[in-house]
Amino acid sequence: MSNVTIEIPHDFMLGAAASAWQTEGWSGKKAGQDSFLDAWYQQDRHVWHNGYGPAIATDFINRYREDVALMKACGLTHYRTSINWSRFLLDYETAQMDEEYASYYDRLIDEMLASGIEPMLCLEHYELPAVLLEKYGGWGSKKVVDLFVRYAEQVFAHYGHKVRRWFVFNEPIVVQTRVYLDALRWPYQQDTSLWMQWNHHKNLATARVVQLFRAGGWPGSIGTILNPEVTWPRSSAPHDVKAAEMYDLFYNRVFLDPAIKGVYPAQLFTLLAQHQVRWSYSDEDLALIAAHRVDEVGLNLYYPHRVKAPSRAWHPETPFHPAYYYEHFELPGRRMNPSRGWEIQPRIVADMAARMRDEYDNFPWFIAENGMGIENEARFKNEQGEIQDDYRIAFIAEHLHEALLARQAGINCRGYMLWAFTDNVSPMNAFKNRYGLIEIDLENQRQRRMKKSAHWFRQLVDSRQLTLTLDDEPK
Ligand code: BGP
Repeated sequence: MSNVTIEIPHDFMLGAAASAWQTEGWSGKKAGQDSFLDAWYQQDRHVWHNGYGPAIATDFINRYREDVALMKACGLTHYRTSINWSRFLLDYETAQMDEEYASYYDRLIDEMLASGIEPMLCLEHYELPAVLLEKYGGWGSKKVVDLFVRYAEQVFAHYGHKVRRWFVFNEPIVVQTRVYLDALRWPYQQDTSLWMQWNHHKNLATARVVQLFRAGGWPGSIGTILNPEVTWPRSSAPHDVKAAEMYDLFYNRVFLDPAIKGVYPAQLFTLLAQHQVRWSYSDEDLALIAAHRVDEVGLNLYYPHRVKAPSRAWHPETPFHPAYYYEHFELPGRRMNPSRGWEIQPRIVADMAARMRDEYDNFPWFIAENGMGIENEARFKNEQGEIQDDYRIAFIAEHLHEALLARQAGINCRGYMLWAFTDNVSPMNAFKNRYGLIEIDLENQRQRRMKKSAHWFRQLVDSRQLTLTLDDEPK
């Protein structure tokens, strides 16, 4: 074991993230303001762990002052959340704003600014209005792209003078992958063409919102938050390497390339056509994507994804799915977070950093989410009732260390944001896996309590130094 200390540059962000729907709760929500998540929870509550979901969440909408004080106590310099599209408007067609909800955001932003915490706002973290899914098929329709741009216009007009860091989407690939590719989530459909159509319309929406932001001359920057999975082949054999490249193409480059380079990878068009995946796009769409690239990307990095070449033949009657090209691979002995079922391997940060330098021209990026969800954390309470989450401290330290090393090596990594500030609700897993620096005690009116990691994070920010113990090879 050896101790290492590394300096944290002054312009390197140290913050945490959450989203509107995972924290705010339905208090004050009006009829007709359901999001896709709300509708799913109403339809199929039994798939949500212990029945918890977005209905109360952490009740942030009523307790944000207390929570901003806790952000300050943890030393956060930045906090990212989303604006809930489904609640920000009363009418999605005319973009009539809900004054009551909008004024809550004004108060929240003012409170954060007064506390020295920079707000980072995302326009969509799965909060597609349910009625737009019903009426138009959600992001499958270009009409929804237009309505989203109208919503963005209202948001910028309202907060553009006081928020400097904007993001269009959080993980734009996730909803359609779970709903239309894998049919694991309501409304459970399997339609690869529709999946690609959602991907394309979200890429188009990103470009159009970037265009709108720049045309409005708003100060600050506009980015997007993606979740590229660092994908490792089982072996260096060409068939395994190809499996990893294919996974990367269909799930990572499909968003990374349009956002940063302004183009889809040529191979994606070829393969989608070859497999009869039908999606509509125009030359005008592609020109918009090329002309309006984001200023920065936030990358959500949690685990490595390992794949191998498929070992079975594709059934001729099964419609195309990217899994045609790969199978998942589990490395025996890998280090795991058993609560979440995700492998832990901090080297993903170094790999992604090198990739951003080499394949994306050292484009500005930051870790927008990284964290560790643990079940039944109450078992780690000390006598004073404080959760001793040393595993989380170690997890953060190891990943942050990789990010700082990348930064020292000249890679344009601008910060580290933890998922999450407090424990909060996840899709389906609800409050099962706890991610927060702050505990939300469901047994006691959602009382907030700092965990050991919250004090550690504070000291990290105050000292601008990370000290960690690294495992050496056994002698
Ligand atoms: C990311 C999402 C977050 C959050 C996080 C934790 O993919 O952006 O919203 O939920 O994952 O994962 P999970 O909630 O599935 O445990």
